[in-house]
Amino acid sequence: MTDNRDVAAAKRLIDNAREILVITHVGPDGDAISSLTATGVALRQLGKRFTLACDDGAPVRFEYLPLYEQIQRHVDPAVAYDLVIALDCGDMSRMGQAYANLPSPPPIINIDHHVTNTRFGDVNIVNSDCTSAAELLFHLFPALGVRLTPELATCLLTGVVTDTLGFRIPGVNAETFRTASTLMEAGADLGFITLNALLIKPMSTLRLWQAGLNHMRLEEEGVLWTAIDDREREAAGYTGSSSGGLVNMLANIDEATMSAVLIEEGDKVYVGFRCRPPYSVAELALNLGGGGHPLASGATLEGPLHKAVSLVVSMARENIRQQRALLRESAG
Ligand SMILES: [Mn+2]
Repeated sequence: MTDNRDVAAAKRLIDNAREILVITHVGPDGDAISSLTATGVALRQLGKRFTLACDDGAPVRFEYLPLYEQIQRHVDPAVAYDLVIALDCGDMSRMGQAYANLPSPPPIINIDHHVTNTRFGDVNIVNSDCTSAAELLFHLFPALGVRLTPELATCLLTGVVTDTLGFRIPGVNAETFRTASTLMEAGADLGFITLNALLIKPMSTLRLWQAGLNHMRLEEEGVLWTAIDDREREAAGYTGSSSGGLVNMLANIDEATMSAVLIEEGDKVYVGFRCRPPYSVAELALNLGGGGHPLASGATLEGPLHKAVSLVVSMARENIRQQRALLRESAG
């Protein structure tokens, strides 16, 4: 699945490191946080010193994960890290300040499953056939000499369940289920994880959806989009930078070819894209300076919101027109 030389190189870097900084992406989702804690559990098992970092901290629904309390929003610049492990990050900017503020950046092991990954690491373990970074780690850990424990299994199954939306996305295959089955045998509780990591949401998320649904629009090309400004987001009591699943809900509407949800946060605007086969939103996100997967992607834009909206909506419509033309061509 991944090049054995890369795995050997990663093992060498980890073996020789004294102080490891593990970073997952800003605006973390379940795969990000569970990959982070899984890597922490693995490094602890290997007897390594490590720090787990994410600029935005970890959503409280993941508090059942081991090492959850150790996830830091700020990295101490006085600590001399000699290795960075980046998890679930499609490009360097996704590591945020946790990496950007390091006084002297050490080598990076880039572990990721995004098709748009820029291979920014000194060692890149990137496989977009994996439906989650957690699934990639599941395959990687044995080669690093890490044993599968109940704690580790709980982390990894959380990543698998959340990134596949409960085994429902098109990339899910028999291998995904073999992985999940092994993790359950090792002690992970699928029902508990599905309920806590995927299904249960705070009321603030529902209020955010309410605001978004209130002014959603369906364009001619099937681009179903909405935008939520700072005031509405704050009124909802919502603190995350993702749409809390709204963008997924919109993509599943029959008349939609693609969904987009824009959320304003200060002078930044976060946009998430989703679609269904045969369409792809990976290229659209790349063109906006972001990245992701064929069916799920996103980008961070400059505000103000109305400017981001007109840019995103016009680019999304044009992108669907192009994809439709190509699909018609290939259909002969
Ligand atoms: Mn992921």
